[in-house]
Amino acid sequence: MVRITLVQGDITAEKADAIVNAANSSLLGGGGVDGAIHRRGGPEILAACEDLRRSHYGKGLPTGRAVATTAGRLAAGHVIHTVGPVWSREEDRSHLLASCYRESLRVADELGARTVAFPAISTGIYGWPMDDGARIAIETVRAARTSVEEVRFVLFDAAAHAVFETALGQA
Ligand code: AR6
Repeated sequence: MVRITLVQGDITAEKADAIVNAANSSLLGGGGVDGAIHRRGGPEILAACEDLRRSHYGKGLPTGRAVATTAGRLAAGHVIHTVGPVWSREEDRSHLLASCYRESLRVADELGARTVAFPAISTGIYGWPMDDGARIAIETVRAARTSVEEVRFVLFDAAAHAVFETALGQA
């Protein structure tokens, strides 16, 4: 079973084999974690994303999917970009959020990564409630069949960290 750890901080500083980016389907950057990763990682990451757009994802990376690039100047080995769903009150998109975690771990396996750091996907600009996002994240990682040994959730603030702690205890 995967070991799950929680830390509070900035995911761009993580020394994991791979860190996961809460991207959008354009793969060309944005705000939140995405903006921070591109800023700190430098232009090599964007260049790799542009290559992926040209070679495979002309219409964009679909929601729930994941793809890896170089980590540029970051301490991590790779960046895995995944596209979370936008929160909707009308439609249950939980399966897409779960898919982000599952697909990211599948890509991590392909890379041979043993440690993977995740942000709380979709819980910022995409508006997903933190408690539900934490529950889905932890349940999905616990159920995943993967060679990854440690999944580290890197939570930006104390409130998010506390919500994940509760979810980890209850899941
Ligand atoms: N390290 C760790 N967590 C962070 C960091 C950081 N440096 N910065 C923000 N968070 P978000 P989303 C937290 O908005 O909701 C972008 O424009 C944040 O507090 O980054 O999936 C993309 O291009 C929140 O809990 O991602 C997309 O268009 C969590 O990370 C869109 O935002 C996710 O917040 C994706 O929205």
